[in-house]
Amino acid sequence: MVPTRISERHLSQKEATALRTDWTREEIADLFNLPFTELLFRAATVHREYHPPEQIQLCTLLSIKTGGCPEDCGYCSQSVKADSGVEATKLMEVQSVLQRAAQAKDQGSQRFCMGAAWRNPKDRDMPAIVEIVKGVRAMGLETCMTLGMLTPKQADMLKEAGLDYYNHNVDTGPEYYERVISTRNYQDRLDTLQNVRDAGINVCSGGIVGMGETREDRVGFVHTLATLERHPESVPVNALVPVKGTVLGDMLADTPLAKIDDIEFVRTVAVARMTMPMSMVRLSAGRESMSEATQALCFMAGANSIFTGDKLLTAPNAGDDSDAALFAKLGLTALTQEEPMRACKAVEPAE
Ligand code: SAM
Ligand code: DTB
Ligand code: SF4
Repeated sequence: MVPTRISERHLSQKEATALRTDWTREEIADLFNLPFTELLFRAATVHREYHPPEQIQLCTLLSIKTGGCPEDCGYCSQSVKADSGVEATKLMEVQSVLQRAAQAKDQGSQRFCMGAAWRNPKDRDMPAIVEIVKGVRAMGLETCMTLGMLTPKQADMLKEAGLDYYNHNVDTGPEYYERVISTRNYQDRLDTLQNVRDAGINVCSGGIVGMGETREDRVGFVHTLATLERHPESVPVNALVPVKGTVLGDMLADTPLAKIDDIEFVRTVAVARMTMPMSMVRLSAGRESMSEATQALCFMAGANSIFTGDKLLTAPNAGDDSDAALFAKLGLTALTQEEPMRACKAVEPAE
């Protein structure tokens, strides 16, 4: 049964209560500590209350400006500090981006996510970005951009252009953040998220599991997102794609035991689902090296969105053929309706 679209009605008191933003770290740690089957069962139960469990949102990702980024994120192939062999490009021409969006729509994508390897967009970049948003939106695709830090004015310009979502990941828990990135701090990330929220753009924010962080850091990561004033409408959970020439890729090559355990990854997805019941939880980077069984467990745990196609921004992705086979095997279908939490209205008064 497909639940009524949340955007078409007001939240009931029960739903509003379920959307807690006062989670404590202890409570989140307790969820992580549940016996695995119990955690999975509870997460799947929450998932069914808000989302059609057999429907998965398909998103297409395009790097509209690749490489040469001045930030030093230890995981990223696009940082100037990485020796990853990724070549720096200029911002793509508007028409070329629109062509790629049209292809994505033909291939069944519902959402088109565009990434730029910038610390922040320059004001001179904004007119082209605005054109791109308008053009992609006119095709009937949901638009998402990830361009680095935004000022309130830039966020307003993107809203004005019709941008649906802005992706800006907190990446990990606050304590581990400085071990991964030194060119900005956690508060910088939160400030941009606030600017996006204030502009009225839906927030997409998640992070990466498997960067050598501890369980406590993963607790802190989910805690940050689940205690924002309003949950991100969309929460990407990436598994680190280890890229040779990046700090973390090389670390993982030296100490393979540090690779994230599949069950721990699924636990993180399940806890994100339980604490942010109405958000879209996206099983993002890292699917290419994940078994079908692990992906199936992630869907069971409440992941309901993926990136399709054989490339992410620079890294390989699972690819359409293997995804079609997986969907057929698992009886999954592409989500066709509007994202459930796209335009939540105010809470209904209690009866
Ligand atoms: N420059 C912008 C920024 O950092 O916000 C946008 C692009 S950035 C590549 C988007 C996100 O991709 C990062 O925040 C990170 O979570 C994820 N990401 C980047 N490289 C990754 C990798 N090797 N494995 C997993 N996720 C990665
Ligand atoms: C997100 O959380 N994952 C996507 C999207 N947001 C922009 C990016 C994944 C990037 C994986 C590494 C790469 O392709 O370079
Ligand atoms: Fe730049 Fe974004 Fe990569 Fe960090 S994650 S180096 S900000 S492109």
